[in-house]
Amino acid sequence: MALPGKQGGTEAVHKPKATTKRPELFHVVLLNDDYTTMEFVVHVLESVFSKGPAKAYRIMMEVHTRGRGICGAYTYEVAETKVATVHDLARAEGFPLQAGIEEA
Ligand code: TYC
Repeated sequence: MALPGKQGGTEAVHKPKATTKRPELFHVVLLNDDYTTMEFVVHVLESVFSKGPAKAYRIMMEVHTRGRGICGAYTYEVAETKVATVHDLARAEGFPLQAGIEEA
């Protein structure tokens, strides 16, 4: 059945406002210290943050020389879990390595 005004005319079509929100992202930040070994930090960057060896080494050296470095951007819940994993792995090895979260 033909509907008046629905035959491919040029009237504006109602477009519902998009309601999908991009998730807010948070950086996980690694901090330098004098005791955690470089090798362990590279291992953490590879295993917890899925970095390849070259990128893991570059981020570790950034933290070592500048005091801090960004490991990645994640939703808050994922970022929190990664920070807890870093702390658990480090404490298990007796290292004082610290990670934190900041708004991306
Ligand atoms: N500064 C440490 C050392 O000389 C290495 C290190 C790098 C520690 C990065 C922590 O997040 C860190 N052994």
